[in-house]
Amino acid sequence: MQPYLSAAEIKSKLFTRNDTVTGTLLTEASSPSTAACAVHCLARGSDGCNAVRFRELSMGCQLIALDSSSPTEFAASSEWQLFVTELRCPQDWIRIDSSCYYLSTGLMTCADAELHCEELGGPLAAITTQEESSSIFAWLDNEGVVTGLVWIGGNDIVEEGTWEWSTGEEFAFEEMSKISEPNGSTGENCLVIYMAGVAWADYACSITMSNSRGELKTVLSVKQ
Ligand SMILES: [Ca+2]
Ligand SMILES: [Ca+2]
Repeated sequence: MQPYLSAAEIKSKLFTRNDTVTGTLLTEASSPSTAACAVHCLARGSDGCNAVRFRELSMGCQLIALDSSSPTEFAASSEWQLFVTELRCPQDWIRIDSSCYYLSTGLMTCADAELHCEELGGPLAAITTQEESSSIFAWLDNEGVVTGLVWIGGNDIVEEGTWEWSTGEEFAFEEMSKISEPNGSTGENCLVIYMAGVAWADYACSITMSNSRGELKTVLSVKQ
């Protein structure tokens, strides 16, 4: 995971008022305003802050991780204001469940695609469930990427055959075996979505990817 929070991520999140939530108190800090308190929450990045409670009188800012199984309840009151973050994707991005995705154009190697994504504010997509994968296939198909190859953020560079996501997320799910992939051994260490096979495939990382329209399509995701 990137340690910083990109401008795209900040812009993509919106805090909305709420009455009561259950969750865990991550930390309590001092903030001059609700906005500053919200930025504190966003700056925590991947540790799960998705709600804040702010008390103007004492400039108290509580950062909260929502958790429906937690016994701790946080409520709004005459003194405390409670806000919950809601993911709002930037223009030209698509929201699927709790993530934003962007389909990039241009000719790039896998490493260039990863850099390009970081510049736009997120990693190459890590796809971790069947539902997410199916949604992405449907979306790409809808975008007209019918026979193309699309870089995603997986590789087996460190150890042949051991696939990892560049985000550090667990490689819990794969879409390769149904088309006899991966088949490239040490010559193919990066992952693509192979639209014609509705599957993933290993591919040479240094290839400059192009799809049927002569453009690279890079799936970029930012997860909440
Ligand atoms: Ca390989
Ligand atoms: Ca292959």
